[in-house]
Amino acid sequence: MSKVALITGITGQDGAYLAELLLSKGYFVHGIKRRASLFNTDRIDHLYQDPHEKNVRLKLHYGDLTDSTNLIRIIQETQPDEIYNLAAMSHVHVSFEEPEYTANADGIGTLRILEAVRLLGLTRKTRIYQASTSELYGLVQAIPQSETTPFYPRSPYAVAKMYAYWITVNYREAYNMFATNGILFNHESPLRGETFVTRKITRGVAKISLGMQDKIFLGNLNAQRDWGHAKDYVEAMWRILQQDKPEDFVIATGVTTSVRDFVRMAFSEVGIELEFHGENENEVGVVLSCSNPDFQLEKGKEVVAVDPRYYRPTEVDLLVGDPSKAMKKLGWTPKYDLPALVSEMVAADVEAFRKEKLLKESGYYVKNQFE
Ligand code: NDP
Ligand code: GDR
Repeated sequence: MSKVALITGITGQDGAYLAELLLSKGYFVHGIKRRASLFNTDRIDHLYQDPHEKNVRLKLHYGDLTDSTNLIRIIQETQPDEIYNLAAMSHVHVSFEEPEYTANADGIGTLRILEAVRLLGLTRKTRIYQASTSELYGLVQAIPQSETTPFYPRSPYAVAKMYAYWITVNYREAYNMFATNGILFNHESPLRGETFVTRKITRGVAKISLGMQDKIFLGNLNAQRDWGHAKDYVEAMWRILQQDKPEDFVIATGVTTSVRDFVRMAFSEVGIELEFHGENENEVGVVLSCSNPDFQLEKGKEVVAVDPRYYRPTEVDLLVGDPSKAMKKLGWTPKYDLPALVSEMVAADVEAFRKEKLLKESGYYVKNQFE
């Protein structure tokens, strides 16, 4: 009998990679997707299986983390061996605009899952993975950050995730459930949401390199993050649920890089070397040299500028994780380093915008004004 997994947030970056991984391991995968007025399954369309066929192993259910009865029904119907709770309003900056919704979906949503499993009498059967985050560390208390570093959340998102973290620990201790937290540091990929900083940069670099955009406007260039590849991180999620005992794990690379250096690396992928001048909101990134044979940018051209609109009311300055527990107990090591990640992301965006440009030039494409 194949194992049954239920993934909330299957339409997101991690959900897509995790679904692919679990299907490759022979799982039957159920996913929860939200009803939207447009199709929102782009990231998993390549995994689609026609429900009329035999031996279908991927099934999507409409649902929402703010709807308890819906979650109870789906968990009752699917009787999962493993639940991966990845659904969340996951954008830190947006959480300052939507704090109550974020608390409801990211905080109480986790409680709804745990409580559904308990109410349905599945505490012995169903293992639960909670998508916890390095944002819990917030204001720097110590580096590198490990499973024992104290939390100091700095956004409505992080505070909601802190509730989710502790309610997961509490249900594990109170009801002896296999409920675990993966404290994952930032992880990216070509599937990363377009408004997170890495993807915003790689998309901007691709468009500038194709003559489709002049400049990228960013917020705090000094922030430092421990960036890994989502593909490596979903492997860790799975390993966390295969342990004999439920425990919490930090998943990170142990290397930290500033947003400014990420920008430099991404431009370098398309043959543009940058230098930065000025400070804070007056800082700019200008072309030092351009060696791409397909296009020319003159030395001194400004391609990066700071827009304080992207500053956060409270910032997380420095994240760098200590993954030694995961390496030792899970036998997990990341396969990608940052240069390989940046290279893959830039190449994917260049390819996508090259196609878009061709379509536009042939009169087929209407620009999305709100991107
Ligand atoms: P994404 O933003 O790409 O995906 C989030 C998913 O959650 C989407 O499928 C989204 O649906 C769904 N979702 C949002 N709100 C609800 C809701 N109310 N009910 C049901 N589904 C909902 O995030 P990632 O894949 O990057 O991250 C996965 C999880 O891991 C998140 O919980 C995130 O907070 C956490 N995390 C992420 C890290 C990272 O660096 N990526 C690091 C640490 C933790 P839709 O497609 O319809 O919007
Ligand atoms: P983060 O990711 O907040 O770490 O949360 P994000 O990519 O949004 O920001 C990283 C850092 O870059 C700075 N920054 C900008 N950020 C955005 N989005 N846009 C900009 O223009 C910009 N300029 C500078 C930010 O201030 C920040 O310091 C991500 C999410 O995936 C969370 O769900 C997850 O929990 C954490 O990673 C770990």
